[in-house]
Amino acid sequence: MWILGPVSSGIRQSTRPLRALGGVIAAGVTLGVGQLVAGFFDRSAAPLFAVGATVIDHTPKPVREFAIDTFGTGDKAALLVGIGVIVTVVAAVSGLLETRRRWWGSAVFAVFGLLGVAAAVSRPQADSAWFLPSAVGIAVGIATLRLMVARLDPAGLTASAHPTADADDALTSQGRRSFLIGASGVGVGAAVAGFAGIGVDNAFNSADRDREKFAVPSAVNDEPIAPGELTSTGGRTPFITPNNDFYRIDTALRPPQVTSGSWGLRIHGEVEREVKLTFADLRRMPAIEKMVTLACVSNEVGGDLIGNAVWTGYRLRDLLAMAGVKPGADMVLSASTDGFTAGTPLEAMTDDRDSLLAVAMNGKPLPIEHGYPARLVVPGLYGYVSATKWVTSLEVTRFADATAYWTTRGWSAKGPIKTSSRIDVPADGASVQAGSVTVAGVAWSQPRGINAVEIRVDDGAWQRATLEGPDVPDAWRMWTWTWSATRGDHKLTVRAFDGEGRQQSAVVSRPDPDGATGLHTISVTVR
Ligand SMILES: Nc1nc2c(c(=O)[nH]1)N[C@H]1C(S)=C(S)[C@@H](COP(=O)(O)O)O[C@H]1N2
Ligand SMILES: [Mo]
Repeated sequence: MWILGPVSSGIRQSTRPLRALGGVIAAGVTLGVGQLVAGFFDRSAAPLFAVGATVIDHTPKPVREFAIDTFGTGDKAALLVGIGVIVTVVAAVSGLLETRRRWWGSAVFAVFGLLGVAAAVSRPQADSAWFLPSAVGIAVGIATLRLMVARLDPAGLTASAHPTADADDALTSQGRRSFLIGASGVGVGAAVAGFAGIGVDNAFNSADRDREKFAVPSAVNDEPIAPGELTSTGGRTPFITPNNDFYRIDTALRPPQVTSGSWGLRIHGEVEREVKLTFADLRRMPAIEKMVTLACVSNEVGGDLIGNAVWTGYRLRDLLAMAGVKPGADMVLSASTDGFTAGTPLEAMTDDRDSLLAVAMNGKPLPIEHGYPARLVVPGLYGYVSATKWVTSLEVTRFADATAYWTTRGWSAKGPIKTSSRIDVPADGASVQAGSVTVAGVAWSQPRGINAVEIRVDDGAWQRATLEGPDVPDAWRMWTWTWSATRGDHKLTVRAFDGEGRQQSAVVSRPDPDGATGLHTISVTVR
């Protein structure tokens, strides 16, 4: 105990932990100040976000699949935490390397600062100011590191011929205490700067307020759904997925903030005349409403990267007709403000499936993370080849000439949704009472619809389930089956037949490169 008392004030201890801490605090200052500067134009320009976004764009396919499997929609938080851990380690080492004479830690900071600058200025949406947050952050960070080192490297020692040899046992416990107090103050300041930056960004660069004022166009609905058909009971998946529960998959660390006033859609490429549409133009056109089930190519068998919504929007066929598609084109390369692209067969946007430029989801303006103010919705194709959010460009081109975001990363150029089915009730691993048990789930095969669903108990015969709810070919179909459950451990397996009577593939394959196949099987214990 005496070591904490005044008696200990003369005892000298290693300053290594303090040096490491100084490095970490200086890195915190870099990120905090960077965030604050970025707040004045775009959060995505901040070092942490710019590097994170760059990592996302260069993540190898297996790692992405692992991240989505493991963290689901939390994959982005996991990435930021991972970057934070790496920065902490590098910063601690930098703190240990830096002395008054040797600027090695500063050099490491400078190198990482350049990486931040490079990442920021090469973001697709970057303008020339995007170098600033990392540059200013690193300058202030290095200054902080120097100050910290000066505090730990008292003049008496540095004046000697071999400053570094003695630097390690330089501080009295009083010196330690005052260093820790100072460092904590700087650390808190860095955190405040960081959060202030996010606050400023939210205040100035958010599309939230614009979205609150956005008027959903009234639309003609070809397939009205009776309100009673939309409710769910007993843990079953509701036919319509509420916006808040809808899966979210995209490469955006922070969803682009696009206001309806600044939004524009350019239709160009192999067209007779380039067209530029604003929201004022759209509002003069008739809107339609359509129910479409979106699915992600990364969805595993039995997975939940799928959702069904009523979309309000404008027929892409009409928009493309305004530009006049030239013969020979077979692809529309759509792009969002943040550089994501999808390559969609031209036919899927011009045939009678009524693909949409959607501006509303379940009667509400698109949630920002689902593409506000406008996104594409193409029935029958996985999202990665069709469902561009924050869309601002449609380039009419050819598959032979253009390559979309995920295609350059090893996924198939074309991604029609595969017929699939899922058991939702009972849950996998559940325990139920013997007797009559309701088995229920969903099956989908957009845009052909579902003809039949069958269930099998263990290795028994396939049994027909009852199809329920609305029959909309572009949406999933709900089904139920009543099981006379007998005691013991059982397996339940489901399979679906599409609108043309074709059976769902039972071959087990991974999502990569064009969608998973295989039958969903669950285990149930009957008591
Ligand atoms: N701008 C942009 N749009 C995008 C993506 C993206 O990364 N960026 N991801 C696509 C993918 S892979 C899917 S599955 C769907 C998911 O749409 P949701 O998040 O609204 O469910 O969006 C598509 N549109
Ligand atoms: Mo996806």
